Amino acid sequence: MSEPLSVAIIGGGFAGIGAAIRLKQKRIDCIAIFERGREPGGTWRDNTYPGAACDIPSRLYSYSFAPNPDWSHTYSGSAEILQYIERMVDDFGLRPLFNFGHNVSGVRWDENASVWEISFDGHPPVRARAVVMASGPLANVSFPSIRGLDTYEGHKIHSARWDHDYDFTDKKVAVVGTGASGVQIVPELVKVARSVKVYQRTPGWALPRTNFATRQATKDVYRRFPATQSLARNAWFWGHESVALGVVWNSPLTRVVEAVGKLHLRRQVKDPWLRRQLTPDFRAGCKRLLMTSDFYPALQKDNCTLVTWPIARISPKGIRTVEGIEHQADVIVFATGFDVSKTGTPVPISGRDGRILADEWSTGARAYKSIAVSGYPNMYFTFGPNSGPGHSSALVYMEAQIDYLVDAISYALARNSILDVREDRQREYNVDLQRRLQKTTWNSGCSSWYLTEDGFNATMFPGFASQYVGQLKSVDYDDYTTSEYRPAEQIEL
Ligand code: N01
Repeated sequence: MSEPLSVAIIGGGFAGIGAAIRLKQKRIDCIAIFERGREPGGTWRDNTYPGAACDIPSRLYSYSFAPNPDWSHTYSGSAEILQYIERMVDDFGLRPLFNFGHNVSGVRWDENASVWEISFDGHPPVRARAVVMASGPLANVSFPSIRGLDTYEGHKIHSARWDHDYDFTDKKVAVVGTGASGVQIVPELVKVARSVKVYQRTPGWALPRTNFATRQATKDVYRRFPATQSLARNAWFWGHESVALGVVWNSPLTRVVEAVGKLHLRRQVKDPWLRRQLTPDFRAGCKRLLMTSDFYPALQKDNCTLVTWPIARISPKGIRTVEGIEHQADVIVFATGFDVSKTGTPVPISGRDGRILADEWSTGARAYKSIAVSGYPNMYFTFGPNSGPGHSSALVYMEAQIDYLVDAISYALARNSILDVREDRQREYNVDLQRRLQKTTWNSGCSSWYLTEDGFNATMFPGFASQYVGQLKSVDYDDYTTSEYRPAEQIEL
């Protein structure tokens, strides 16, 4: 049997690419990235809807080990972010590591051989001494379970699987959902469609998003003096840390965030009725803040209507709301988010002693520091349980995870050992985490994708980004049990 891979990375988006770069920089050979798509890029390859952009400043929404002096704006659009990702793949020589079209069907720990066995649809299995699960929390789209959805005779499009062949010109469009994706799509659709009806179930808190073009002189400074890029990144980092005080916990500063949101609404919407429809009834931060300066103006265009009556059903010709009106639509855009129920376990993962991760996580996902799970040795998660930032860049959290897992993997490979996080440490960590989560805004009563139907929060980290990064600064090997790596052929039967 051929030698196992040193590391198998599952997922070729931001996290998988970052992990591969750092592993290569540690001179770890024999790495492979398994990607179900045909291109790298993950969420930024998939989310190409009109208006798709990042609402975190690009300097913070990028890796510190791959700075980009050329960001065109404060906030980048999805095409520019995808270019950045593709450039990393080429600059760091990652193309040969990619195995595209590899949809993982299962990951199983083989105790006898001390390796993970990874199976695929339509490809032979591979073995690896360590696995990085980098499949992303927002990889699987969610269509709402609205009655009659299958009976609709028009065109259906999900925001994260945009149909670029569909021509919206002069069409009657319905948009369901007004979360981060919906508020970016609507301003673009009103420019081309005959009419746009926006179906809002819950109005969200929106803050202004002012996007400046980066001047060439600034780019030149960044290029000539790379330290200035770190300074700019740090400035954004600490700026966002201060925002945490207003949105992670219910505090007097939450009122300040809400006052900014109300002022933004008052400035942009003059009609009192419309303003009332758009005023949230939950604490700012409980759902993700919306960063937009063009959603409210788009709603007030002559060809746009906000529909706040709940949807009763979808009919063959459009959408019927509860007061009995049937709104005809040529196309329905579902900006209804993602199925996060399988986050971390998009495929069956079985660990030591026949443990099945999906079963263990059926009452809520739990991991040690979001990254390792007891009974699943030499396996690390990016964007695992409770690693979501409510106020900062996902990339900051991802970079901390990557540096931690790369250290742990290189330690294990160099010593021929298997690291398995201790169950007691994992339990203590999660008891403390859930206690802290009770005091956060996310648990203050609204419903969001951050919480399970039972109200369990397996998504967010209850603290500052600096605390999250700090807890992953170095690996404490006392947190792990260590056993010897014994390839099958060395074991005497
Ligand atoms: O999805 P969402 P999203 N009937 O789940 C509504 C990231 N992101 O794709 O609030 C009617 O937030 C639902 O209503 P309600 C970011 O992490 C980042 O917009 O549940 N409506 C809501 O309005 C974000 O958090 C960027 O009452 C229904 C919407 O659909 C995550 O992606 C940009 C419904 C879903 O909102 C998800 O955002 C875009 C129903 N049956 C996205 N079911 C950046 O800029 C659902 N809805 C980085």
